[in-house]
Amino acid sequence: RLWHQPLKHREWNGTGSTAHFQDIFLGRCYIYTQLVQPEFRPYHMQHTFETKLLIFTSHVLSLRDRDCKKIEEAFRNAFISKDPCEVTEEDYHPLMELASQTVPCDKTVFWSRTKELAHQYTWVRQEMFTLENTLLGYVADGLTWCGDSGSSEMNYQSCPDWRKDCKNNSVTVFWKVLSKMFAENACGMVQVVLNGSLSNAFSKDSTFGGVEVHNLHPEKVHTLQAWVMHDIGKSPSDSCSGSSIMDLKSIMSKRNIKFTCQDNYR
Ligand code: N1C
Repeated sequence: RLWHQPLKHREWNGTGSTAHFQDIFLGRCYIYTQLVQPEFRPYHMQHTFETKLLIFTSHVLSLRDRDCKKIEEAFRNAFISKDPCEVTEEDYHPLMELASQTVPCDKTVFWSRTKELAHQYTWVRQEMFTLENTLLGYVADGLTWCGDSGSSEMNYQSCPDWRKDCKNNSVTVFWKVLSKMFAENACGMVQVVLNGSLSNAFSKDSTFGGVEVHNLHPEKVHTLQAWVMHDIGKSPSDSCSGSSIMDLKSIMSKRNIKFTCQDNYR
């Protein structure tokens, strides 16, 4: 190709990879692994945007030893030079092995369509973990990435759209694999924050309903505690007694996991 011609990537219907993806990924990884530890955290940094989310992860073991460059490389290798609609779960396995983390029993918080609220909750309850409070969830949160079968660069012009192009793309497959692992590793009592301002607080099509619920291990997880929260000032559309929560309850009873539900706790 002529030097002045931009590399032609395949065109998709979704937004392209996040600009400066690699820098953001590495920067977040270093923040997570280096600044989380209290002794490495200068006081003035305690409440900045990035570190705020992280302070409570400080008791997670051996994060300082993690090699961010290796993690970034394993992440890239999962999808680079591949058709972004042909990325498989196996492609992310080397990354999962390299960066796996365990959350202490009773501290896992799932969420579905309540991301902000769930994160506010784990911020206040500093010992609790959503997936975004683990290393891989943290580094990838809010980012878009895809490669191209004809090139070793990321495609910054466009990436597959979930609806219009393909359901299994480099981003959705990543969250699926990571969410699955997060659920498999959970133990004790686990919690989920659900959105009571939607007509179905529980949806089988969500990552929570389609992936996490089915990957909890009944030998390890004794109870699922659901919190159904609705927006202040709006009348609730769904609650613990609604049919979607009944569905969740019956899935849990078939899976031998105790289920409890609380509407609008404080
Ligand atoms: O489909 P959802 O919610 O039920 O997924 C949320 C559920 C949580 O319990 C998390 O553990 O699944 C996990 N998870 C993430 O942590 C996450 N962070 C960012 C799943 N998806 C995540 N994302 C992106 O948000 C991702 O692109 C995915 O498609 C959405 C899902 O959000 P949702 O529909 O509110």
